[in-house]
Amino acid sequence: MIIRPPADIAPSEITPLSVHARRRDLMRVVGAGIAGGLLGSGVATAAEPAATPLDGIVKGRFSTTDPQTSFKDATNYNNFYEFSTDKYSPAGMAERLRVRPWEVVVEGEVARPRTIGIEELLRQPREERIYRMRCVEGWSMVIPWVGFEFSRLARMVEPTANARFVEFITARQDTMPGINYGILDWPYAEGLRIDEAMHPLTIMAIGMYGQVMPNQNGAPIRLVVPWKYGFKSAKSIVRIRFTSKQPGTAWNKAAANEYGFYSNVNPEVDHPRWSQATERRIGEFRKRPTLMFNGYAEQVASLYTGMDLRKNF
Ligand SMILES: Nc1nc2c(c(=O)[nH]1)N[C@H]1C(S)=C(S)[C@@H](COP(=O)(O)O)O[C@H]1N2
Ligand SMILES: [Mo]
Repeated sequence: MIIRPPADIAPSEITPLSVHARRRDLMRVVGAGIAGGLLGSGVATAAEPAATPLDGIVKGRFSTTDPQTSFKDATNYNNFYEFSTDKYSPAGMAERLRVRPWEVVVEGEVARPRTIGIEELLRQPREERIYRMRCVEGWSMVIPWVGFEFSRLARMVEPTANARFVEFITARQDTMPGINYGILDWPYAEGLRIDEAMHPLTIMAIGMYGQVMPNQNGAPIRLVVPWKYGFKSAKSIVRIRFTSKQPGTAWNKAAANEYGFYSNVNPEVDHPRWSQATERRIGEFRKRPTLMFNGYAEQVASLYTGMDLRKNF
């Protein structure tokens, strides 16, 4: 996002993924046809990533009825800078991510700090939340997440009265070539104000599309905050710290004039280098107007009463 060419593509230059995907499929079909001597009617189809279904999912609140992004697009067009700044690469590269054993350390301003094994987190009630997601770069998706409210995790450790913020720290592994580049101050870290974290829209996601979280989408557990730009939704979380002071965040440290602490989706406050008024829904061609708080104003606007959202961007 602060990288200039080739990673920094203006939103207007973004080709909808479906076009790329179809082009790739076409090439595969053509390739298979040549290799197979154009025999028979067999048409090669793109292999779906390995997928493991999750059972016991119930429908949760706040789901949008907007059409869902295809599973293929959601798992092949990703921002996961620990692997690559290219959006098509994490799908393959993140296969190397080691997702077991996995623990999440929960510490700081809490009465009962705990190290929670991923197995226990996977046993929490599983809700499907179909959320609109909006990347700061100008594209958006609609993703059926599976997870539980962050407030449930907070109750497991009992935050103290001093807990005013929550810091989310993500994995740093030798499987990640991207961390050898000084793009960000690794490990990737994000932060929320405590009332934002405790809002029922904020979830810890363990899956999507009814399946275990694909590595490239932040396995085995990630944050999802649908009214903020996508970079707030940190992937592959290993540490959660309740703090009394506002934590630093990866993108704010990298470019404070471009990425603020709040990073609420706001069509009226442009990024210094591009407009945020519209977005391209992956899979669609026409741009859509971007909605205040990504369409969740009814739920979250009251969190920001009296704040100047131009200053607190
Ligand atoms: N650890 C980590 N988390 C991350 C990122 C990242 O590079 N590393 N990218 C962010 C950005 S910019 C976006 S838009 C979303 C993308 O999530 P998705 O690939 O599941 O759509 O993840 C966010 N979380
Ligand atoms: Mo993003």
